[in-house]
Amino acid sequence: MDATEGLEISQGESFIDVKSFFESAPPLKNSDSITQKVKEFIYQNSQFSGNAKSVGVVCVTSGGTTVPLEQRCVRYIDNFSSGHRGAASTEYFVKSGYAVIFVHRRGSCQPYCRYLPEDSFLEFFEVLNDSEIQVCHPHATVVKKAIKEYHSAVNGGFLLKLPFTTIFEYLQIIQVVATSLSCLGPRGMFYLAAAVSDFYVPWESMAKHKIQSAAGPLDMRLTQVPKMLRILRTDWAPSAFCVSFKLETDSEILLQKAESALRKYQMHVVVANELATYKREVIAVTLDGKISIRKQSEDADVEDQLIKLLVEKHNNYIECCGMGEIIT
Ligand code: 9Z3
Repeated sequence: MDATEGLEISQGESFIDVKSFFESAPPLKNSDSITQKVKEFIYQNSQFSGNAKSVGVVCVTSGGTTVPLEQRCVRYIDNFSSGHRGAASTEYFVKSGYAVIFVHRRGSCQPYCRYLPEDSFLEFFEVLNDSEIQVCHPHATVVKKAIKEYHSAVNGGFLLKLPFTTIFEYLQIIQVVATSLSCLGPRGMFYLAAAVSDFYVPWESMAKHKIQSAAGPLDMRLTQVPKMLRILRTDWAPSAFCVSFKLETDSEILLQKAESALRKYQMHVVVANELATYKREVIAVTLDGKISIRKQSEDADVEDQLIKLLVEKHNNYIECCGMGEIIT
C-alpha cells in the first residue's frame, strides 16, 4: 500500500509532514502479512447482527514508542509506559464482547498476564519427574485463570496482537489498521493508550552507525512527529469512534490540554490522566462534559469503570450514526 494513500483531502502542512514522515520511514517489515492478518480479523468480526460474534472491533494501542538515534540502533529515546493500561483495557473490552486488535510495544505488559507472579519464571514451576513439571501451588489459581481467559479470547478469534518498537513501526501499523477498520464505519473504535513520541530523528538524517563519544558532546535536532490523530479522523477511518489519552505531570494544565485535543483532533473522548495518580484516577473529557472515574477498591482496576463508560458512549454513537446524525 502507498503510505500516503487516502491523504488527499488533508490540507496544508499536516499533509506534507505526514507524507514526508511515511516516505522517509524505513519500510514496515512483514507489511503484507500484517495487512492480511488485520483484514481477515476484521472480516471475521464484521457480522454485527443475528449470531454476531462481536459487538464491534477496537484497536487498543499500548506501551511506549521508541525513537532510534542510529540506523543500526544502539541508542534510542523511549516513552514512559508499562503497557498495563492497554493490557487491562483489552481484557475488559473482550469481556464486553469486543474483538480487539492489540497494538503493543514488544516486551510490554500483555493481556491476561497482569496477575502472574513477577518473580522469575523458573520460580513458579516445580519438577515432578523427568518428563513432567507443574505450577507451584500458590500460583496455580491465577495461572489457570490467565491460561483459560487467554485461550478463550485467542481461540474465539477476539484478540489479534501486533507488536511495534519504534515510532516508524507504530504509525505504519496504525495506518494499516485504520484504513482496514474504516469498512466497519461507526462499529470500529480506537483506544489510543500508547505513549507516542512527539519528536523523532528522520531516517535520512540519522547516523548510520553507532554514534562515537570520542567526537565530543552530542548536538541533535529532533523533528516534530506529525499529528496523526487528525489524519486518522479525517482520512483513514472518519466514522470510527476515537478515544485518545492525554498524560501530563502538571495538574493545572491537564484538563485544558485534554479539551484542546478533543476539539483540535475531533476526538469523541479524551481520557485525561496525571502521572502521579494515573493508576487510580482518570477523567473522561467529552463535548458533553467531564466524568471522573476512580478505582472502586484496592484490588479493582480503574479500566473496569472506564471501559463500561466508553462502551456506553460507543453504543450511543452507533445508534446516532444509524439514525443519520453526524457526530463529530
Ligand atoms: C496514557 O496517558 C496512558 O494512560 C499511560 C498508561 C501511558 C499513562 P501504563 O502503560 O501507562 O499503564 O504504564 N497514554 C497516552 C500518553 C500520550 O503519549 N499521549 C499523548 C499526549 O499526552 C497524546 S497521543 O500528548
